[in-house]
Amino acid sequence: MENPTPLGQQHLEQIGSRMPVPTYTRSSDIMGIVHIGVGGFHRAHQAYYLHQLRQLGDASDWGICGIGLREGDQKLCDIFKKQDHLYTLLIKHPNGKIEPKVIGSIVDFEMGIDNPEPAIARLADADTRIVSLTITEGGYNFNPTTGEFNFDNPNIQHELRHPLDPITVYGFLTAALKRRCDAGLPAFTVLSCDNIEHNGDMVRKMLLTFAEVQDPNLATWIAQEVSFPNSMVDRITPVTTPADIETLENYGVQDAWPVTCEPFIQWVVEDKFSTGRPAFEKAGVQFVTDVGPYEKMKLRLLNAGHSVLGLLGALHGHSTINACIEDEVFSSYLRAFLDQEATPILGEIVGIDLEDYKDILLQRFANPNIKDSVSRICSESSAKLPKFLIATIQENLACNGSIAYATLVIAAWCYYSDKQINKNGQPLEIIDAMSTELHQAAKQTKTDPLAFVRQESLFGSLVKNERFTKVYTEAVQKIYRDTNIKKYMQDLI
Ligand code: CS2
Repeated sequence: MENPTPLGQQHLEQIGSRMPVPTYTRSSDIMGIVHIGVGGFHRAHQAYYLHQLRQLGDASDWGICGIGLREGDQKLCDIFKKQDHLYTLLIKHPNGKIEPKVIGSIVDFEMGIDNPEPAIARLADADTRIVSLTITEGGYNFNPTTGEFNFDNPNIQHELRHPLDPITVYGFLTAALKRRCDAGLPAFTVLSCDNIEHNGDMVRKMLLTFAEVQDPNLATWIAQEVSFPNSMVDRITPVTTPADIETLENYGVQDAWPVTCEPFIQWVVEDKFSTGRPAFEKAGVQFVTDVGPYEKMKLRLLNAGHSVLGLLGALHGHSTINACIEDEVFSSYLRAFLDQEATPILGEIVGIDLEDYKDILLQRFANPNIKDSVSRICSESSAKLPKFLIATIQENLACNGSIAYATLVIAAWCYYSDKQINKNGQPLEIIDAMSTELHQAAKQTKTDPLAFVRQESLFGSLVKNERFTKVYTEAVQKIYRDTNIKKYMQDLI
């Protein structure tokens, strides 16, 4: 295909002959939602839901303004400027079909670094009714074991001293809420869309703890006025590759940063929006009074399942999640973990057949077009595993349940963090905010087999549990003797 058409508002009609494009009016006067952390996931999930709603002719008074708080967001900001904040979503079906769509629900973007004022102003604007977040598990700034706010973070210290020069989400939210409170404006709803159990309650607790120290009167106002719905979000969204950009060019469209995802999508949200919300239910969002059981189910089955395949797969030498599922030992191991360790602690979830959920999960992981990399899954394991997997081990220890499958994964994580190679000697990179600590702890394993699990901020008091230490020591010693991880997996199934 010669000369693909650059994505932009003025080319939408032309592009519309090749793929669906927004049919609604897009304007930066129409906002309502400010979203912090516009990664691939937000663009495949919440922004997609709003787009679908607007395509139906609904939610005409809602649009999204993105905010970037990390240096890395500058790239998206620049691309968005060139493309009028439009992007393409490539929905990849298991049968090979690719469904491209141009998404138009994001209408503006502000960077919050260097000059935080435009971002604060946007958050404080009377039109902003919802501030949603995908800032990753690590962005919530809590100690994974105690669940307490981490005041040692130098960025937090900085913004406590300089409330007008915020850096983290807490500094920005309090700066904006203070302005709204002083101006007599209503507060906005803070909607967390990250993979954390009770994510709304968590961000509420963290924000109030921070505000209490910064400005106790503001903290009281926030406690009374801001609502924090919990929500469970789900859609597998791999990292965009150069091949995806090329695929799109074959459709005649040039987009510097498209997003790819699976067809499956789910969003379960508590209906607590103090200042209104789009009628998301018309686009398939489920509103419930208690999202707890759904969150737990998703984190302990899907996200934990990903980590099981990711860490064991990395050590074995698989590079994608679907390659893991194609490997009979890996898929049987995953199913055994889900059935014997994760499911028993979930109890019954009203309206959900867990057997069906797991069958569908395995099919989703098997989607050969998604090619979700194990490196994406293994990244930031220190923020993920305490919630996804370690909690399951702890709960199984408490009720005398099986821990063997999950413990082998922790042992694999230790070896990975220490040696940074797979069983074939190929390098594995640790992409993790705690990479140095993980490596330091893991490398003492030879002299102290429990060194890795002594990291209290990740494992709590697990190291004091004899049943756990016995299973873990055996597993880690085996892996250090011979990295043939598949053999040990086979022994357990
Ligand atoms: C993954 C999630 O990062 C991870 O480890 O498990 O990103 C997962 O793909 C999403 O939560 C799916 O909704």
